[in-house]
Amino acid sequence: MRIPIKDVTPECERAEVAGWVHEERDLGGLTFLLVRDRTGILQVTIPKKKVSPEVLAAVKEASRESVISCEGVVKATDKAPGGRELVPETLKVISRADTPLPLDVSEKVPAELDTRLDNRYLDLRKPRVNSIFLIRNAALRAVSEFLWDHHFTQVQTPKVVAAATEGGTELFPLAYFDKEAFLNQSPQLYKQMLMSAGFDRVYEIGPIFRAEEHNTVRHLNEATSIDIEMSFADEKDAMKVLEEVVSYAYGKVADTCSNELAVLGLNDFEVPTAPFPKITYQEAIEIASKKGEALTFGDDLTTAAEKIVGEEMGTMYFVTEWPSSTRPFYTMAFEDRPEVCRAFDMMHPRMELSSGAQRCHVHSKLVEQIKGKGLNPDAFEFYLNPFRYGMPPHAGWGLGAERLVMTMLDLQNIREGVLFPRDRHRVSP
Ligand code: ATP
Ligand code: AMO
Repeated sequence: MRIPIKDVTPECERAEVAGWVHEERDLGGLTFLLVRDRTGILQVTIPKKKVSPEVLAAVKEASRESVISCEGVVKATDKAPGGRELVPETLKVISRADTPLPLDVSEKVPAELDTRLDNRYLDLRKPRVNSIFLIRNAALRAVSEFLWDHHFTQVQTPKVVAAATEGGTELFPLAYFDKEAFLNQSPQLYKQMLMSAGFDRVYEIGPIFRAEEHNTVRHLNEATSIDIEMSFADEKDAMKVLEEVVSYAYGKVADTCSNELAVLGLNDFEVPTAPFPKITYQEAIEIASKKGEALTFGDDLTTAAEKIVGEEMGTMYFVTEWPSSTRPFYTMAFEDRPEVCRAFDMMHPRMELSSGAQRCHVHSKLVEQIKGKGLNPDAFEFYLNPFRYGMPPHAGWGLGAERLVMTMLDLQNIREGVLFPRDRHRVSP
């Protein structure tokens, strides 16, 4: 019976494994095949004089990255990875790989990111690349686990929608029969409507689509957003859930992904502890202005400002109390100073990870705010009606899953944390 490669130990007398030919070395009388599966790498040692002609013929056919299976005797040796090797009695080529390969999976020949993404199925076979997605899996599972434990209900909201939510980024229009429709930028309006529907606490991990014009290392056109919304809550409650869920996800990755972290060379992986420090927007622009990035009240934090403040903070932190003019129409302004609102961003020293706020839950004020942003309230009727028939105060946030993974693993480009990224120039594979 086939066993995972990680379970092949010197104590196994015999083993059967299957996987891809990672490397091949021919030393005359001896051939070594390194066989890789999702759990590790095993050296298969073939003493040419001692194995059957069938095994020899199969070894000859087994080009790099072919899928093979083999069965034989396991021996302890300190010359092979993992301190063991397998000497095959049978060896079969299940699916031969053509040569030359479009990409070197053993990473001896480096490749540009574009070449890697063009041949992503091969790129993902690299233990280093694969590890990113195992960690992403652990982190997102931890997020779900935490939110589940805190009584959030998982929901799925529509991705084909009729209205924009996030001013600033563009929409992708859609051919939808005879109606005007778009790909959703954020579950924002739907998660808020569910507060009126009495769900109390919801979360969604799903795709968001943004027609960002520029190619940057931290923007995608299709990203994954972790969204929450909670009733009878203010922005401080929402921030508490956010810092705790992020810290929990880091903790789970540290506990359960030590092998993957080691493959990525992240041996000093640090778990941020909640609560995270909080500074106001006003404090943030003062820090930035002192260090040469002059900003005045009402400016968005520029990339340069984010960098300066990030260096000063040196850890995850929140920026609170934003100018109302910089935030979307659904944000609640402070009663006594309406030019400032109950919004926050959660920042990693490298970039913004999340935005959130307490929302305006008063119908008449919300209508005014929509108008104030130059939008037509009629276009938001489906969203506004729930505010007329019993809407609790509520707050929430959206956290970019790829930015979480990118900053957690110190990836240089956000595309490295997406299986098949979508950007300005890439809709395939
Ligand atoms: P959000 O979705 O909240 O807008 P973000 O991280 O993209 O998240 P922004 O507030 O859009 O944050 O941008 C912060 C800064 O990043 C901007 O002031 C701008 O300098 C830069 N920036 C944002 N989007 C782009 C882009 N598409 N191309 C180049 N620079 C950008
Ligand atoms: P915002 O527009 O700030 O807020 O988005 C929330 C988070 O989603 C991630 N993100 C992206 N990641 C990669 N590529 C993109 N193009 C991209 N756009 C956004 C970022 C960002 O911080 N409705 C609000 C959230 C809320 O208030 O609940 C919203 O969408 O990590």
